[in-house]
Amino acid sequence: MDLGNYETLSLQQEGPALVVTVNRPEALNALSQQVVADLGELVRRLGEVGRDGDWPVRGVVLTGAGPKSFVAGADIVEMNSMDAAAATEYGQRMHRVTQALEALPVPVIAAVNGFALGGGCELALAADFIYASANARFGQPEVNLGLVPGFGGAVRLPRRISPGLARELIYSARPIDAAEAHRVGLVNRVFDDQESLLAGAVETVKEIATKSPTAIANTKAAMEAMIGLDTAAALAVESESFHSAFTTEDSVEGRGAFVEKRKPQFPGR
Ligand code: CO8
Repeated sequence: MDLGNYETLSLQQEGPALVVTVNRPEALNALSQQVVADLGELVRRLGEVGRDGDWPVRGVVLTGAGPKSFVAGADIVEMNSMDAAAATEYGQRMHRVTQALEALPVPVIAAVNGFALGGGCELALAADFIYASANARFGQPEVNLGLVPGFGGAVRLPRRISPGLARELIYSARPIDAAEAHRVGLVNRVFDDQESLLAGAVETVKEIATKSPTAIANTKAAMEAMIGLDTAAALAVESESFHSAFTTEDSVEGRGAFVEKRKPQFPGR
């Protein structure tokens, strides 16, 4: 599968994991318009994963170059020369990227080393879950600039942590460290350093890669589709998702392997 070449992203395949590094360390990996365009194109191509039972990637690990920062936000220097219409369009382009990340058929893990501020925290929130190194700092400091979250933070942060805490962090711009982010459920796991963080994220993708790819794609799509629905409507989505999982070759193989007491070999269809 041709994943393309990018000015601001480096790609590295580690077995079933695709490690995607936002590579602008001189600007603490801020999300310039070029980064947003590059992410958009990469995610568009990754949307093809799984087609015809071909799963060259089983999970994406999203990280930032250098030891200091995951992503320090939208690019404030670029934003400073925009008018409101251009800045709003910039925000909407990133909305489309974050939604496309959520729609990918494979899990996305944000591996947060150092700063995940503003747009950086918002990018991490579009991942399925977040791992962090001990030096990670999360925050939504937009009010320091007279701005508000513009890449989805006001929508997704209150879904990951308590709505009250999300409001406190957005209104006060208070950054939280990795330990607090872990305690409040924003981060699943904290690692000592960047190396063990990346190794841990890749290891999780390897674990996921032993499971049925269609089942994971199916449940990811259903869990996204359920957001905001009432219980009855959400259960209807689950039921439809279960029905479609039941008809896959993976499910025939998975159930059969259990009964025959052997390891399943999922065909990915
Ligand atoms: N944008 C552009 N450049 C940045 C950014 C950024 N977000 N963050 C850091 N940089 C640059 C600095 O300007 C500096 O460049 P130079 O060396 O050329 O001066 C370089 O990165 C290193 O930064 P510092 O010297 O500031 O490093 P420090 O260790 O002293 O400080 C901080 C690190 C605390 C992270 C500091 O850089 C900082 O406060 N950065 C800004 C963080 C921030 O406010 N982020 C939120 C931005 S707003 C946002 O993301 C809203 C998203 C929605 C937008 C929707 C569009 C409409």
